[in-house]
Amino acid sequence: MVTTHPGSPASAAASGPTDDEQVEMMRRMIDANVFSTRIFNLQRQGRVGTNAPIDGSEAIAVGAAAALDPKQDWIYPQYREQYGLGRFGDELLDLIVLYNMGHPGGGAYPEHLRVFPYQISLATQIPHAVGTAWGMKVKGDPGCSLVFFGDGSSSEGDFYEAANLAGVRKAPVIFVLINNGWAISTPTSSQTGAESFAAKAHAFGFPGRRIDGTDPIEVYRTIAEARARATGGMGPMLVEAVTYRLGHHTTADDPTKYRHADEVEAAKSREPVAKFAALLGARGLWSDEQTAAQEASAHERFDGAWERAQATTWQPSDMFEHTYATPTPRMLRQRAEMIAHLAAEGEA
Ligand SMILES: Cc1ncc(C[n+]2csc(CCOP(=O)(O)OP(=O)(O)O)c2C)c(N)n1
Ligand SMILES: [Mg+2]
Repeated sequence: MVTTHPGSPASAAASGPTDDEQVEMMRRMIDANVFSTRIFNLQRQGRVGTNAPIDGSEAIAVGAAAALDPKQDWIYPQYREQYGLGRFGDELLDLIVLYNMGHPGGGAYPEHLRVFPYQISLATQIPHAVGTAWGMKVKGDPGCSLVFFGDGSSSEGDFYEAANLAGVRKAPVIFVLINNGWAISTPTSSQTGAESFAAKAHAFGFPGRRIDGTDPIEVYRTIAEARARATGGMGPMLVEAVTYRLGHHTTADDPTKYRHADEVEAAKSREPVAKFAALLGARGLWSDEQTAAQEASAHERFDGAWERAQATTWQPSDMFEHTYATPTPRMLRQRAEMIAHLAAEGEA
C-alpha cells in the first residue's frame, strides 16, 4: 500500500542506483551483518555491553546511506542502523566498538563524520535531526538530515513534536520509520490504530510513503526522491520502511517468549542480505565466492577495530569532557565526585 500527499512530485531519481552502486550496497549489507553479529557474540563472551542486532534492517540502513551525500548530509541512527552506515566513513566501525565497550565517545569522534552516535533513549534523536535540518536551511547550507527510528519510537511525543515543527518550517529532513513488526514484545498491531505509519505524515503536511524495507533498490530510490524534495526546498518526507526484526530485540531479550517460531521462519524468505545476493547473482553481478570474500574482509576489518579498541584507554569520568566546550560548575563538581567515588571503590 502506498500513501501519497497531494502535490507529491513524481519520482525524481527512479534511474538509480547504478550497477556499481548496487554492488557496493551488497558489500555494505554483508559488512553490516558481520559487524552486528561480531558485537552480539562479544556480549555473549562478557566483553561488551547490551546491544541490538541489525538483522532484517540491512537494506534500509545501506540503501538510505547510498542515496545520501556523505559530505553534505547528516544521519541520526536509532541503535541498529549504525552497522550499515560505513559509506559515511570507515572510522564508524572503531566508534561502534568503543561505544559497546563503554567508551564515552566524545574526543574519539572525527569531525568529518556526519553520523551521530546511535541513540538508546527512544525518539530523542528525532528533534535533533529536525533542528539540524532547520539550521541548515536557515544558514543556506546544502544537504539534508535523515533520521532512523522504529515503529515503537513513533509513539513518543518527541516524534510528533519534531515532525510538526519540520512540516511548519519545511525543514530538509527525511524521517525513516523502520516498521520491523515489533517494539521489543509489542507487535505493531498494538502500536497504532492508524491505517499505516506512513499515513501519519498527512497530519504534518508532508508526504508519507510505505515501502518494502527488504529491497535496497526501493529504499535507495525513495530516499533519493526524498532528498531531492528536501534539498529543493519542498520540506520533509516520512518513509515507512517495512521489514521484520529477524533477531533478538537486544542481547537482553528472549523473543521465543512472545512470538511464534512460524512467524520468524516465514520472514526468513525475505531476509534482505540473501535476497539481494540472489537478485544480483541472477543478473551476473554477484557470486557466492564474492559473498565469502566480503565476509572474510569484514571479519578482518572488525578484528582490526577490536585490536585498536583494546589499545585505547579511558576513564568513565571522560564522559564529562565533551559535553560542553566549557564545563559548567555543576558538571565539574559531578566529575570530581565520580573520580573520588571510583578511587574509593578501587581501594575497597
Ligand atoms: C524513552 C524510552 N522508553 C522506553 C525505552 C525502552 N525500549 C528500548 S527499545 C524499545 C522498543 C523500541 O521499538 P522500535 O522503536 O520499534 O525499535 P526496534 O527495537 O524495533 O528497532 C523500548 C520500549 C527506551 N529505550 N527509551
Ligand atoms: Mg520496531
